[in-house]
Amino acid sequence: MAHEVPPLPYDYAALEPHIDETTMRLHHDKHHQAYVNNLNAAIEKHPELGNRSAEDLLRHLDSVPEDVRATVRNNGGGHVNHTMFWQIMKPKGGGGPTGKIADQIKKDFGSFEDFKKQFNETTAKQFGSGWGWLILDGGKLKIITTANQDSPLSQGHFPILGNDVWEHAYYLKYQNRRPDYLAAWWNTVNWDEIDKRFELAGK
Ligand code: MN3
Repeated sequence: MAHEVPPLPYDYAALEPHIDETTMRLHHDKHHQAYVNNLNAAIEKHPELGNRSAEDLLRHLDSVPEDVRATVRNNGGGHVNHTMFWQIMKPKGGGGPTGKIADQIKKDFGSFEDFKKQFNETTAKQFGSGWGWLILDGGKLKIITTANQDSPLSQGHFPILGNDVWEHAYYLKYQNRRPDYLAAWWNTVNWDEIDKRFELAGK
């Protein structure tokens, strides 16, 4: 069974004005689709990989044949990262965190505002393309970045939330102003979904 791009769980324009419709169309229909196509092409060369989830491949990159390992890392990462990304946003999102994640953010960062500031500063500094992530490490929340489409799964961490800072995620609306995009993005986040992912991260 070939990997597929999941349909966007809301309308392309639903995250306006924070993320514009054209960006969403290109990002979901073209960029995400390209990662999936490339991942499927790599798996065609090694059909034994076809019954493994993309997450499993990323968790065990060493078990992926060397001739397609970089392709799986980049495009499997692109597929899994974007699948998460669409889910952790929603129309009329934002506000403050809810559920158990709210308590943990307070415990580990002092306040939601402090957390947001630290996340935005760390992620703004990611050089070139990549992602900013919130992970759970040794029972504590931690902010990290990865380059390109590298997934925290490959480092043994489950991503609780992540923001895409490839230019394709923001350039049409924000041009070179990555910090403005990072600040606006919080108005789209789906805290119910993020709280569910926080529970999964603890398992
Ligand atoms: Mn992207």
